[in-house]
Amino acid sequence: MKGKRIQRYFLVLTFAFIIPFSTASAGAGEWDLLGGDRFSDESDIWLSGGGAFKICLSSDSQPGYYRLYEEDPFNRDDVVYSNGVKGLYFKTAGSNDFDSNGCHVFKDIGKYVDGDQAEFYLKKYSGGESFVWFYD
Ligand SMILES: [Ca+2]
Ligand SMILES: [Ca+2]
Repeated sequence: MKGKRIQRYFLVLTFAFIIPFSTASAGAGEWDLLGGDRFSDESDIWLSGGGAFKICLSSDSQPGYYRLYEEDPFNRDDVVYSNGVKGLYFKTAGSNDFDSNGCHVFKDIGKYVDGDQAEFYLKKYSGGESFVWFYD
């Protein structure tokens, strides 16, 4: 009898902690990791419904020029501009395109949403392989 009551107490405690965390992760202002991809030319496509979109390159990713594109099946893919600039330089002298964690945030990507969602992929213009994480 006593053991059961304690078990129930812990169950209530567990739910009290789990529920706020799970709802918070879907809230505005939080980054949700969509996934990651190792790629040599173009990454996999990840979806976004608008707002801001973040990419992070692993530290062993290739230095050089990158562009985020929005995939369209029936016309040319759109280059995604960030602060009026198309393209980002990673680990390149004089460039602050990526923060110290290798991340770059694209703000107000709503104009790239066609249909319900935008289909983003990262393109790399240097040799070798890179690893990118996508956050929505
Ligand atoms: Ca488009
Ligand atoms: Ca599209």
